[in-house]
Amino acid sequence: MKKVLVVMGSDSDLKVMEKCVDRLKSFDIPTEVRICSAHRTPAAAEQLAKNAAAEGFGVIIAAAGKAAHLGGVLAAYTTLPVIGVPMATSVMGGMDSLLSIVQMPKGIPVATVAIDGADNAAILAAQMIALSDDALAQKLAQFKADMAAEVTAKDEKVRA
Ligand code: RP5
Repeated sequence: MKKVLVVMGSDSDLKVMEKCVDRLKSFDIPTEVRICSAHRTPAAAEQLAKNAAAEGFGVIIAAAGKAAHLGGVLAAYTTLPVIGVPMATSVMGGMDSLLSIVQMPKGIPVATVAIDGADNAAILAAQMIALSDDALAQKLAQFKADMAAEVTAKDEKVRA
């Protein structure tokens, strides 16, 4: 199975991104977590992205805040799909991160989830890996069925 590379710009992003790592692990997807900054360690970011496909990764998840260019920089150096997770920030609440990630100029897309959308990033990455993994696709189908059952159970409870 292809692996998922989870990169974050700072260890201050770890608390939010733990949800992403936990979700990937719940699907038994091999995951590697790295801290790498597009502006503080740009050479390392370049190497990480350039080597990712050869190292067996199928998707990169990039979490960053403020002028959040990590996902865009990684995407510049690979043809792997990159999912950006905008981190909430103290000054603009994460709108700065969101717009920095989602407004990529044409040619270098970064698939963007919600502010602090760590869980959805993991699910989206799992869906991408599942394109070539039937067992994982089955796990995702079960995950959706379980979610639906939970909502139905709550509906039945309020109607009772
Ligand atoms: C970004 O700046 C990081 O991704 C983080 O979200 C934000 C703040 O980083 P620290 O100053 O806490 O290291 O690069």
